[in-house]
Amino acid sequence: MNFHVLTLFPEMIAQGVGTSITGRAMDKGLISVNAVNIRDFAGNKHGQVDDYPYGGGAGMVMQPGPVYRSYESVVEKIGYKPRVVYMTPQGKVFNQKMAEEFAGEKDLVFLCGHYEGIDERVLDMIVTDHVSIGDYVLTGGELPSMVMIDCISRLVPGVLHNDVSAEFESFQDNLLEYPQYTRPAEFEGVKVPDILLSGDHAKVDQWRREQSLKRTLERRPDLLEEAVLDEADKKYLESIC
Ligand code: 6GU
Repeated sequence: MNFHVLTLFPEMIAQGVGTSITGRAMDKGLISVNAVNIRDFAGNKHGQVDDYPYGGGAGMVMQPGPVYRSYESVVEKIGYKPRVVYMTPQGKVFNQKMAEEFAGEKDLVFLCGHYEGIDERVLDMIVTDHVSIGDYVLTGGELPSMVMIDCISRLVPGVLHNDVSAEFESFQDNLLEYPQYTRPAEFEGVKVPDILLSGDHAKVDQWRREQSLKRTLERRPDLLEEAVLDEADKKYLESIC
């Protein structure tokens, strides 16, 4: 999968995704990240890409020309018009389901705004999706685009080396993950739950399922509305309510 990021801070993107699991996925050729510097398309020798807002008001607005030309450079490179995600707190809030949908694309373009925003005309021309990563305001779209790249990349086959695919992880069915333990079996006087040392896989599975249910009820009860629960799950939840 190929990610293209239209940004005024390409070095931020390269640094952010070039490390750890996404960095390894890039080395393996499973994903690519093409950070396109909008300033390279300024069209003037000063490299100016923003100007005062018509109608007045605080701050600066990114001009349409440089953004449009940076987008066209990507279209030319890949030979078709891809989905373009504009990172904005005014967008639909990103979640795992959206990540799965985006993971089906061959190329995905992220447009990162700065200052007071981007001239509306170019947004109308190229943007297919407006996406936010949550209800708070950031200084620009770079961190949000990296959040999305990280989340989508781990759904690309081969990126996670687990034998169990990311598809089957707990969040998928709207339950939080059960707690994990490793050696030592006793730490500062606190023991690992006995059941995990029992070797009884059915019992371990049942314990983990119950821990997931308990944790979701305590921390994210809103998720339970969408969770797929069988009779045993419901009985367990009733027993701890
Ligand atoms: Cl996508 N962009 C900015 N600038 N701020 C945000 C955001 C995006 N999502 C939440 N806050």
